[in-house]
Amino acid sequence: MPALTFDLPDADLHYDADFVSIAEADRWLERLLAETPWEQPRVRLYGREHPVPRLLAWYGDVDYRYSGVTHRPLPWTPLLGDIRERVERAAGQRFNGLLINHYRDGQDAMGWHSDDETELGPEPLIASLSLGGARRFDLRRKGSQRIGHSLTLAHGSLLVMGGRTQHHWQHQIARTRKPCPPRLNLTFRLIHPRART
Ligand SMILES: O=C(O)CCC(=O)C(=O)O
Ligand SMILES: [Mn+2]
Repeated sequence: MPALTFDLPDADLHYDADFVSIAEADRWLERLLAETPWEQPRVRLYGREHPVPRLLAWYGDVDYRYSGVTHRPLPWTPLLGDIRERVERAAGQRFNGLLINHYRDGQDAMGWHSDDETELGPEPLIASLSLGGARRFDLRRKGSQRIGHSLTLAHGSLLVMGGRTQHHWQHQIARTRKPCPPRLNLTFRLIHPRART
């Protein structure tokens, strides 16, 4: 299937369902599940501490504040270095940070948010590689409660979000009661260290 773009106002999204072959996606999934030192940080929400409802790992060249938590980066592994190169070629941009989210089952999720931290710059380009169980990715305009668009992120797919998308839109991975095999999502980001405080 050729890459898709979506006709959403003030959003710039490209989705390639077949970014890598199923065989390669299977290999990456198996190795990353086994090799990654997963963490489940606790975040403060409305004055109470909760574990985030998924596991994660932060790789890269600089610290990154995300969901109110500063993540010390792990060093790039040879496998993640190779994957980064492939993603950089497709996205046409270099990346110096990678957040891997591990959704163990349908109860693991990520709430509504935009990737709009200052250190990502005004028009961040974010490349998101999905491996494992397909999950629904919802988008809504900031200020709206209504889902404006949903797409299913398939095993081996790449979603690239750019332009003013993070400025105008939020996204989420909602919990689901449907049985759902483990899923990894790798979001590659370019952190501008000079913009950091
Ligand atoms: O799991 C996904 O597809 C989305 C992850 C995400 O939005 C993020 O890491 O900021
Ligand atoms: Mn995000």
